[in-house]
Amino acid sequence: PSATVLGYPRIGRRRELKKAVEAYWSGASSLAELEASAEALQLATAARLTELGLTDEAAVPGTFSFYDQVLDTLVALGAVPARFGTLHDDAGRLGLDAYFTLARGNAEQQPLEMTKWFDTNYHYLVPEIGPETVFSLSSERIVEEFSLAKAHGTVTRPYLVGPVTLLALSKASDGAPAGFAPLSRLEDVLPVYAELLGKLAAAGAPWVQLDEPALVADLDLPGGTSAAELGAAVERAYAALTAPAVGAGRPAILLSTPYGGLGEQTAAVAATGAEAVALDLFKGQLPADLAQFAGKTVVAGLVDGHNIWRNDLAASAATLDALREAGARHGFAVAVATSTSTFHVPHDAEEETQLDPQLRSWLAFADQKVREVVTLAGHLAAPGSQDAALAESSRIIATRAEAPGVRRPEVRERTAALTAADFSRSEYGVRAQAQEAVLDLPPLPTTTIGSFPQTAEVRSARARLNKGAIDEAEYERLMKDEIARVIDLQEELGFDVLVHGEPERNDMVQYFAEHLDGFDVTVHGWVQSYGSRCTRPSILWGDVSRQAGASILWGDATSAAPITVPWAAYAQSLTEKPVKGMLTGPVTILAWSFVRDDQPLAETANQVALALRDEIADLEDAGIGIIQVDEPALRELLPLRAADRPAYLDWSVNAFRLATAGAADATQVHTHLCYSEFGVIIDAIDGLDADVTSIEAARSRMEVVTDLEAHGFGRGVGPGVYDIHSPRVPSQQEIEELLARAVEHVPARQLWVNPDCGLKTRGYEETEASLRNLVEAAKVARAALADVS
Ligand code: THG
Ligand code: ZN
Repeated sequence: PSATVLGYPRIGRRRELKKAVEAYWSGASSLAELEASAEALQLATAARLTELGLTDEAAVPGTFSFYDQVLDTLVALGAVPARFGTLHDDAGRLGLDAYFTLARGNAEQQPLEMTKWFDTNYHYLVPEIGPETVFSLSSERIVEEFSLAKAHGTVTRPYLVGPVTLLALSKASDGAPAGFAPLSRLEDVLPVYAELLGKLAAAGAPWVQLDEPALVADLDLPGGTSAAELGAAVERAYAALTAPAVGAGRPAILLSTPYGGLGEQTAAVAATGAEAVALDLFKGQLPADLAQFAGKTVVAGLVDGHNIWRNDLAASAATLDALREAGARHGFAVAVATSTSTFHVPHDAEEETQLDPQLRSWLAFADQKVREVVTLAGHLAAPGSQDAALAESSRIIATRAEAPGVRRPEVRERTAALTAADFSRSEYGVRAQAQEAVLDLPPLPTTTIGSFPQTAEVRSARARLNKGAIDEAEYERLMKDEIARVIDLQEELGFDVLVHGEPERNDMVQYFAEHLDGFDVTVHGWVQSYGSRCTRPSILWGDVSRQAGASILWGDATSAAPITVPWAAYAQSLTEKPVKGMLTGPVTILAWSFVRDDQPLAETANQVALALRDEIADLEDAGIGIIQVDEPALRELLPLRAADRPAYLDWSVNAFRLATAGAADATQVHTHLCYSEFGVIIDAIDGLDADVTSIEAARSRMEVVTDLEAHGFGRGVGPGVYDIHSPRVPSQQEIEELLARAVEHVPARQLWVNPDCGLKTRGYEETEASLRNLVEAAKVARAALADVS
């Protein structure tokens, strides 16, 4: 195909798939109904992509998935971890129920672990591979999906995660020997891939897409696999898969390498027998030596699949001109695509009719990106034929620089005037003394991460406010009732540092986006986060500051109104115990939004940081003595290439410090980080210079405390003792054991006792029981400390 996208959103324009899948899980619909919804969605997608101009054979990607593309591939290969026992049916097939069991677990088994897909906000399921794993073709769903579309007139291009990436992203199974590398099973998966490619060819598929993003990242691979070994694996894998001839034997192979440049793996990819190679030319550079692609099609990934900004079509056309000329010289063909799948962006910007039309004109969601690719392919085929569209694109992009709100002098003057002093607080020792003098906390103080369960009443109140069924005063009253309930509960349970519970927040990023200038939010802009779960990232398009004028509530019409202060102050008025002020940090606000691409992220992060710094000053003025600034996404934005990481960690850590360094010595600054891989970024966590850091640790049995010990982490730390990702209630004894382990590695005077994460997704019953056990366990641990000293 001359124009294509590497993938397309699969959740549906109105989240049809989410609804169908959740209805099936809840028992409200049958398997046949689920299959029917899925077929309708696949056919609607194929029709839509054809209508948008992907008319060449195999231009429409076959990227439907019921849950996750890694799981799809793993199930096709039959690689069920032994711990699940037999999930195959008598005919050796894995059906949809087996598939969902791997994704969601069952009474005996935890689901497959979930982790982030490259530097995106999507999470995939992690295969567990060991010497014992049996590979056998166990699902032909992707062949059936191809045949369905074909029967309705669209010849699609089926998608599989490639063998090297699949194994590189796997973890060693429970029983595997120490140091086992899943990639050592490459030779065993290749015959199954080859068999599946054979079936696709027999069904009439001219092309298949094998996705190998592992080649663009410096991964810390199990078994210590080096980059050279990864390249050698590519060579072996594609030698085996391309051995059968195109035609009866297999479809032509499009080897896609999204999310960055191939770097030192370029030669290995170019040397494969793949008929086409898709390069990410948005994040990555055009390879210097193009002659090595002779005989192939180079698919130029020029349109960003990852962010929502309109493509600079004139610049992309110039790259295509250079590629066309090099192709003529060296003997390769050229096609156009997105840099990555477009499932990281919503379906269609034209749905967002409530947005300012000028802002909307700057956006390209998945459907707009398809059109951009088609326009560029038109230019490639007939230079000059698309000049009007290229000029229009340049004109619209130019309007961004001039539009009101994009560059505001009062915001820019503040970031330009920053000095080193704005990024630093006093010595920790000085702060710790000042805090001790005012806070009067016991050893092993107890607290929670911030959110309490979001009840149906709270959600319904917000929905009614949005529909206009209740007014703001009534909403405020309902939220205050909820805050009072949450404060009472924490008093009764015996917590030392309380929270207001965040009932007023729909999402920890969107809530701030709705209250800051420079942001807008969408109505239909859902993006799959994992399985059936979606988020609606906000759009950060302009200079950021707290909104001038009236805040939504509380009727205050002063300039730069506080966002969180009234709720925190109300909660503090109900109790003698300290209530934490709760903010989302600058890096996380950026990571979970679509962020402007017209200036360095560091500048945008500093603007957000200054808005938060203003909020912290207002919280202090309102008598709030402990302020938590969450950065769960700090690890998430870490660049894929090791060489880019120091610069990222520098600006991201600095943005946090800028947000928090205005706090008085006596104000205790907390932070919270999710996800347990701390080894890689522990220096950065230390660099945040927070007085207290809470982190996820319960599921890994406190392993993080040995990292903290090895590093000599010197400030307050709360390794989570309650795994909130599961409805299970941890016993008091179990928490006592975790605390005993923590005390062995980290000085007791530094330790805090808290859950792993916010409680928003849990129910009240299990939360209350768990928190009761947590507080009682802390009391026992405290008494044990007193006995020792
Ligand atoms: N907020 C935002 N982004 C995030 C998270 C978040 N990205 C990473 C991580 N957390 C992803 N985890 C989740 C967990 C739950 C849901 C989505 C992402 C979820 N979504 C609801 C759904 O799909 O039904 C919709 C929520 C809503 O109505 O707003 O449950 O916390 N920004
Ligand atoms: Zn968390």
